[in-house]
Amino acid sequence: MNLTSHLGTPGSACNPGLDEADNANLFAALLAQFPTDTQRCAVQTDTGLHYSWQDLMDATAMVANLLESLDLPPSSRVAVQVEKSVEALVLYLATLRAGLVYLPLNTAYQSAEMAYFVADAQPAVVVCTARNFGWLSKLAFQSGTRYVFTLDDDRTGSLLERAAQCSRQHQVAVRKDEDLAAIIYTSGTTGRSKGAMLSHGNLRSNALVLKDYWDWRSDAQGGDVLIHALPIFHVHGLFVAIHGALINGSKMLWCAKFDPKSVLAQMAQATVFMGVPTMYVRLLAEAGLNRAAVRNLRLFVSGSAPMLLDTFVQWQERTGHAVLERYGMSETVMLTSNPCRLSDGERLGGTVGKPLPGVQLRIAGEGGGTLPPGEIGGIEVKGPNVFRGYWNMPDKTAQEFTADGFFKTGDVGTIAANGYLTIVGRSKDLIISGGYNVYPAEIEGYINAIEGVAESALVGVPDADFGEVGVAVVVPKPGTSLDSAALVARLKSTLANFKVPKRCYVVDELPRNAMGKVQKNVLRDRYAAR
Ligand code: MLC
Ligand code: AMP
Repeated sequence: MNLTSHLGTPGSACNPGLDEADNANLFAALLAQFPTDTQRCAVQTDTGLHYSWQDLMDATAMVANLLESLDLPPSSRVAVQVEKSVEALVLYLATLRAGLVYLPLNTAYQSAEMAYFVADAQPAVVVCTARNFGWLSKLAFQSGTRYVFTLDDDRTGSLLERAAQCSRQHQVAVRKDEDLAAIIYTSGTTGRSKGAMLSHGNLRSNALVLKDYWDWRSDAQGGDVLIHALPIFHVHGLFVAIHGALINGSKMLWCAKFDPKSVLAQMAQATVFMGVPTMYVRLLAEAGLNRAAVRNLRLFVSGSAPMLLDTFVQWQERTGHAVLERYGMSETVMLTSNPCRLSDGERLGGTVGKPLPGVQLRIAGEGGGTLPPGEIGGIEVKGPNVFRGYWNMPDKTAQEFTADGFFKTGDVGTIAANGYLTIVGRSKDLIISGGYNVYPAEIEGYINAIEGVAESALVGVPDADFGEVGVAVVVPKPGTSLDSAALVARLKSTLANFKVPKRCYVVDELPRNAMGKVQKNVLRDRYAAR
């Protein structure tokens, strides 16, 4: 059974030609590139399901009609915490189509984390798994949410049941460039997550730039096929990968989870793969990864975390491909990229390439002012892709922009004479573990709230699999003894799994400098080798 057989019987399709030419709605731009033969496969799942372009058009129309029937105020948020499935993809597209604001949430978030997001974003609609409906609907209704639907990865739930009653005729909602399309929560240095507001114009402009820069191939050129193995609640999987395929009318091979063996098996049918460095490390551990296995691939993209030069070199030796590393963030979508076409230059490992067309990027010195090539400073950016600010945080937003409108990324880098950017560190206290961001201030807040804890520090140490992992260093209150394993177990019961420190050390005191500030660099060095 596929999605449309669940939703109803075939009927007349929505007509892409009906959309107003000047509609800036991102969905209209995606729809305009769907192939003319709408019966072809658009998404093929690793469980053997096939969804045609017509299925995507019909299903998004039905879910959009359901959302519109709720008669929600403009810019209402649709908060979604569901497992990856094609129906979850449909829900994202339908939210755009209906002109509402999509708010994806990591499936690893637990109740305390979800309570914060729901209270902060005040979504009108929450969509969750049936398993979480009890506690999540309770806290959503308490925060003023009007509707809570369920959606599970076996194509069941109240969302699809209700959408099945809706028409497949739907006119794409007209939106302007600056209208909000999505809010992506990104953790804050103070421990409070911030919702990055992205507009239709931000997302569409970035998708169009990448379509050209990464040389997406149309059918006449052999037609690209993307392996989609990333989660769909962050920029990489939700925007870069999905928009990339859809705005080129390209088929996706849809993996519910990243499994190196299954990805390797899909490679025979694919031309493009996108992943975080951990995925490349895990694929390299597969004996079957060789030139023959990747013979049809034309492009491997990596990002969300730094790829070690060693991984880049090993990949090239095993497959003959230079991975294209690019750099971006939730607030800006993609900023820089190594070249795809040889005519644009060489792919250089250890760098994140050059600013994408339309992106202005500079390296700022401590006291402001742009630094010359070769010098290290803060990365600042401007362009049509840069977000519209943090949800409900005008002061924080103002702090993160310079007087001349550049966004301060919090990343530290240097531009070489050839124009390539290398990221050398971060001025923000952030750990990136397997492509997920972990903000020490947030985790320290949870640790410090545990009885018997006087203070703590979370630092990132190198890890062969995740690139970097969090290690907690905890000081007990006088006269108290703490058990490392019990602390980790306690955090596991509260926090998303990727935020839980991989190790915990109980110590008498934290190293401090003359100003009394904890010396995290000393802790990093001390615990890196253990
Ligand atoms: C899982 N775990 C992690 C982790 N992922 N711990 C730290 N960091 C991570 N990234 C935990 C699990 O809960 C488990 O803990 C243990 O580590 C081993 O898990 P696993 O089974 O090996 O993990 P797996 O489920 O296979 O996930 C690994 C992964 C996943 C690499 C597939 O982390 C992933 O999908 N990462 C991609 C993140 C991403 O899309 N980032 C894009 C952000 S957008 P336990 O205790 O239960 O055993 C962005 C902008 C941009 O940054 O530029 O793109
Ligand atoms: P997020 O807030 O989850 O979108 O994460 C964005 C952050 O990921 C950026 O600010 C960078 O610190 C980091 N990042 C993304 N791509 C790369 C890359 N290719 N190399 C190094 N860091 C990266």
